[in-house]
Amino acid sequence: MHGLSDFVFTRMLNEDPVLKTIAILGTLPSPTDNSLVQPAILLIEKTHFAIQTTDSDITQRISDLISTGSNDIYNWWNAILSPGKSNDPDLKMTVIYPATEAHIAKYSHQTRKMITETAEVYRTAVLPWIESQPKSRIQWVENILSGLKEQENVLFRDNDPNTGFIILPDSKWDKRTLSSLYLLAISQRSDVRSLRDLRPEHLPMLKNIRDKVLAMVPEKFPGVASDEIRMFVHYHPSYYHFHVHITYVTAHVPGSTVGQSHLLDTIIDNIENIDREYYSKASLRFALGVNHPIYEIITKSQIAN
Ligand code: M7G
Repeated sequence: MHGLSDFVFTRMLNEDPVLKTIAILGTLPSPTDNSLVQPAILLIEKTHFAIQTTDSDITQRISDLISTGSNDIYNWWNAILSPGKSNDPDLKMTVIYPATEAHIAKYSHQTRKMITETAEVYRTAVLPWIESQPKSRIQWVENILSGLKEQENVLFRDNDPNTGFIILPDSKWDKRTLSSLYLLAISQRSDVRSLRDLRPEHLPMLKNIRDKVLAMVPEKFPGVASDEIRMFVHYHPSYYHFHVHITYVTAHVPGSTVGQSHLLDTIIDNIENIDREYYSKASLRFALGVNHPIYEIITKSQIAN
């Protein structure tokens, strides 16, 4: 992977003052052919403060204090953080290279609208689009399942071809702050693209994920109890290979919107107790960026009918 010295800024895609993140579009030369310059997305996030100890005390790194005011017993300053230890970084960065148009759309600021996907629209218009997506979009998932990448991070592995899955930290997590714990359970089977494909035959897999996560997480992360774990599935996901998001109960989930997250327990209950075909029949309502291809697919189908 490149350093960032060759990164050439193109434009800002998005920023979030609450999450302290920015997304920048730029270019980087290919590592094998310097004359080939391709789009790159740089995501930068200011990290959470490390747990303070006498050994790692942030006040020792604060310099260049500038007073911005005071009132009675209240005093405000701006300041600079001087370099700290490398195990206490100030920034977490992601580089996506080469970035596709789909990545650029995903990380760009865009208007979101509520939209309903009926079962009929899913079957006739959305599913063909999902099936047309290049396999390369989930190459990173294949790399994890085949043992090629991120193996040092794997926390749990169940190799059963029908009910098995792998648990590892989600790339969003800083891998240290328990209150923002964010893990992923990725299913071994690759025939479940999303929530829409779930049927009673998948209940053993869903329950296996639920039960093993509830047992494993408190064991690996003392301080997180089983009733402080939230498990949910995104619809639509960005990646159509079944996976479950696992977070600390109050962790902020960047990028996800109300309607996009479906609790694993509710999914199990819907299939088991409400209707075996629940997810092939349901109308699902969610917010979607207006630049997302599915937004256009659904709105066009609604006009056609
Ligand atoms: P999603 O519901 O398909 O899409 O979740 P979302 O990004 O819209 O939520 C995919 C999850 O996989 C997200 O939480 C990503 O942060 C995470 N993720 C994405 N990639 C490319 C990687 C990766 O390469 N490694 C790991 N560990 N997690 C990833």
